[in-house]
Amino acid sequence: MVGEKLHAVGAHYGVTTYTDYDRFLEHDMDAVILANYFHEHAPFAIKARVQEVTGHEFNSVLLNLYRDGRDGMGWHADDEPELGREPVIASLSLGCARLFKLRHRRHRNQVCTIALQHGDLLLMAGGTQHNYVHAVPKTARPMGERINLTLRRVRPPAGT
Ligand SMILES: O=C(O)CCC(=O)C(=O)O
Ligand SMILES: [Mn+2]
Repeated sequence: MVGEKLHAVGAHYGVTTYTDYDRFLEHDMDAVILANYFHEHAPFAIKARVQEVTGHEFNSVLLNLYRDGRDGMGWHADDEPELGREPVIASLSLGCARLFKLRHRRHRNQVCTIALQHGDLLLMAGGTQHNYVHAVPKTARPMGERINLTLRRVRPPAGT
């Protein structure tokens, strides 16, 4: 399934794709190597394209799989010290559309809801992590799989 989604994003972003990917996986030893090649390289191709589009450099990627509406992510901010004071985080959505919410930390009734669609790239920057928390709410509505990739820049701890 993840392979299918990476395949889909490959097509979306003009990355080289292998049309017989699934058939190869089942029947052909070479295909395993092909699949490994794809799994190893697709994230780098995505990273390169996201860097090109956003003008920001990233050195880390976090992948979340939401199997259906029962999977979600609670309110949080990506404000770990190793991300720096005003982190730039690029978030790429693949698969089923899900709601993404941003809520102001002090003005809690200030909530922004975005329906993130397949292929959407959301950029969080400036004071977003400092001032807001975000979440992907669980839902009882029938939902398919969704994969989210967040690209970040992690700084080495001081003194290393
Ligand atoms: O799935 C999403 O759109 C958000 C993921 C997220 O907030 C995270 O990985 O920190
Ligand atoms: Mn987050």
